Amino acid sequence: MSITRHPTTCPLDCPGACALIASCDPQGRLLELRGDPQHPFTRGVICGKVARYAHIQEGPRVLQPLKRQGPKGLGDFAPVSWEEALDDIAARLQTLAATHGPETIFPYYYGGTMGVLSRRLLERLTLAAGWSREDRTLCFPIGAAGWQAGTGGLCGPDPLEAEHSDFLVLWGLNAAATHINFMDLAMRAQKRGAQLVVVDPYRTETARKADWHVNPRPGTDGALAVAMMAVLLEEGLAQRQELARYTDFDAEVEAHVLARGPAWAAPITGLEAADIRAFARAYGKARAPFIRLGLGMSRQNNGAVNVHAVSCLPAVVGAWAKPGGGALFATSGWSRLNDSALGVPVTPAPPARTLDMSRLGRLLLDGDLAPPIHALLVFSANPAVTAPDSNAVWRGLAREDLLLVVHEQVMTDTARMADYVLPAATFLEQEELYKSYGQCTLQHAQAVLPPRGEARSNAQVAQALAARLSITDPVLAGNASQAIAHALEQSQLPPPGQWPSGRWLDFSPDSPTGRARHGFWHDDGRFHFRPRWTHASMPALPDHWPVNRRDLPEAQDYPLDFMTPPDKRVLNSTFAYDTAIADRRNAPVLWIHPQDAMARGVAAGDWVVVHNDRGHLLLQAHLTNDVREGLCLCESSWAAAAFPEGLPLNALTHDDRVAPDGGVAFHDNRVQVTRVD
Ligand SMILES: Nc1nc2c(c(=O)[nH]1)N[C@H]1C(S)=C(S)[C@@H](COP(=O)(O)OP(=O)(O)OC[C@H]3O[C@@H](n4cnc5c(=O)[nH]c(N)nc54)[C@H](O)[C@@H]3O)O[C@H]1N2
Ligand SMILES: Nc1nc2c(c(=O)[nH]1)N[C@H]1C(S)=C(S)[C@@H](COP(=O)(O)OP(=O)(O)OC[C@H]3O[C@@H](n4cnc5c(=O)[nH]c(N)nc54)[C@H](O)[C@@H]3O)O[C@H]1N2
Ligand code: SF4
Ligand SMILES: [Mo]
Repeated sequence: MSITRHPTTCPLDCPGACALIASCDPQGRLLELRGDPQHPFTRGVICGKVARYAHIQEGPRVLQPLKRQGPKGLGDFAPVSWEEALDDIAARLQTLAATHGPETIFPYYYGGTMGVLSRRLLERLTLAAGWSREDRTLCFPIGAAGWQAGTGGLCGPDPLEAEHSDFLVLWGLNAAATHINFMDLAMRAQKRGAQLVVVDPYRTETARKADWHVNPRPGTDGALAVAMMAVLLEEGLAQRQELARYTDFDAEVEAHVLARGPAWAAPITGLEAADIRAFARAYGKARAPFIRLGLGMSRQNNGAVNVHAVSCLPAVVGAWAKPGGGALFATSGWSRLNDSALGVPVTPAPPARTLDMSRLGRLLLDGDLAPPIHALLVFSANPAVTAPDSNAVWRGLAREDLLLVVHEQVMTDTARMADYVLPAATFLEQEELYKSYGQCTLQHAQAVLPPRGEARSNAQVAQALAARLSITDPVLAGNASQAIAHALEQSQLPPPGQWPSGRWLDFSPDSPTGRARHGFWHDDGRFHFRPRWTHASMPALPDHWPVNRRDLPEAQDYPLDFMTPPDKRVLNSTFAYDTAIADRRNAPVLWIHPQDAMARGVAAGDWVVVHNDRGHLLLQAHLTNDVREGLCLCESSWAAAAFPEGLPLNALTHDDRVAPDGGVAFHDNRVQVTRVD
């Protein structure tokens, strides 16, 4: 009996977008996934989570449509046919649209799959039906705004460039947990003699592997970066010719920066002035310094300003001029797939409002919203766990007058609250196209396995709903291969059969282009030290912008900073419901510094209440020097059942709309911690 091997692509929301090889047994079951050694960025390396994907593929899944029987949230469902479920859902949507207008229907879809069709065909249906559109702010916009303010595009060197750096800085990126391919690359560079520096408020697994861990207080990277610039300018480590030729740097910027040296930044960042100076010197003297910025540092109320300030450093030292040097936030700008066109229907309905997905709880509870949300259609997302302000989200999802439809692979906390749960196909069960925001290939994957049970893809559900709502659109009516052909044709890209490798198209820039030697991506071709923020109150020059939770008067009752960074074993809440993985994880714990614990009479293992104006959670205290004094954290994202009170970690995060374009400050919270007896 032979095992078969099939190429595919990891669909998860991760910068890797790894090329995979799936091994299946003769009965058509997934045995194992491995990294494809041929792919230029994957190079055979994948994370432990996806290596164990058989737990999801072959494990307990939603395999047929389910209709709620008892009260909301109890998980009491009865199986129904797809026909019955879709007919009823479509009829109720039509009634709601006729009564309140189509904007009363809100499709909410996000990180479960990065598949182009899985996202864009939902967008196409939404536009054609005139439903409320989704402002997709949950993850990316804060960092993207900060990076683009300086560089002008979501562009930068091919990540492989960093392997040739002699001074590699991972800034607000826990690559060992969240980007294993880049971690592998960093370890290779380190083996060849490069210094590996990690800038992160706590000692992550990545920080443990670094030569140097710089641990500023969260939300103070702007101060750190500006003080480093001051040192570089003072000590003759700035590349003046480079600044003149490639940037808008001038005497005003210089005077502003020089007034903010290490002595100014030390009390803001909690770092020693001498350490800031030493870091700046080492960075300035390196042959080819490279900064890989993560999203973690952007998840602060002042995150965009901080990302911009950090992006100024390579411009000051001329790192972009040196092979192996520069900086990278995302590679998305190199993609030549025009997938946004796939989201536009042949005949759109009149324009509809756009709702900020990051404020779901608030929106669901808003009595003044006109019209209120009467139907929420959730695809590829688990907002009960991953959206901020869980108390509001849960109250909103529990509304008796809300039609909640959840298309899911597993019974998540969001699905348990649904009126209908529809079984979703996995990536192994459908043909798709995948872009990447952390490497430069476009990949095409065929279905590897038939769908389990009655599972259907997002595209198939969009198609079935469109048909019932009398929306005639040739792309929605076609199959996945036809939609892919259409998207490639509209982008003037060849069909997959003509791709040189057969499975991916490589859009990597050559080294000089990636390093902006033909200019940065603003119209004037320059790097901008003066961001043109669309938000009036943002600082005009790189700076520390004191708008974090700790800066608010109402936060003074909550003396500790609190972050919720990702746990290595899950991907957001994907894998959090896999009991095999959950059993291997310890219960969620509160990382707290021994001094902060002692001040509260808390010993290791004690139960504590972590609370603020959003909510409270019971957690066991983990006393550790891996967090600095004044900072505590809990790694995410756990299913609600992992917490004694049955509410997830986001009970403690707020949904402030972060400047300039929205986004969630998941790591910018204040809490108090109290021992419970
Ligand atoms: N295992 C695993 N992998 C994942 C994910 C996951 O949940 N689990 N999620 C995926 C997704 S959707 C994304 S967007 C990426 C996110 O992955 P990353 O880009 O790594 O972002 P985060 O993990 O949010 O945060 C990275 C680090 O930033 C630190 N940080 C927080 N605030 C600050 C700050 O103000 N300054 C600095 N310098 N650092 C700060 C945190 O402590 C954390 O260690 O990872 C993807 N990969
Ligand atoms: N506290 C805290 N909260 C966070 C973060 C944090 O760092 N801290 N990180 C945030 C970030 S960066 C992100 S990107 C968001 C992500 O938040 P979400 O978008 O909610 O992502 P997941 O939690 O991974 O949930 C995705 C769900 O989609 C399902 N799914 C997978 N594939 C498909 C498919 O093809 N079709 C359908 N219909 N379903 C599918 C999976 O089973 C899974 O339950 O979370 C955010 N939430
Ligand atoms: S590293 Fe990221 S892209 Fe690669 S297999 Fe793991 S989750 Fe998927
Ligand atoms: Mo994300």
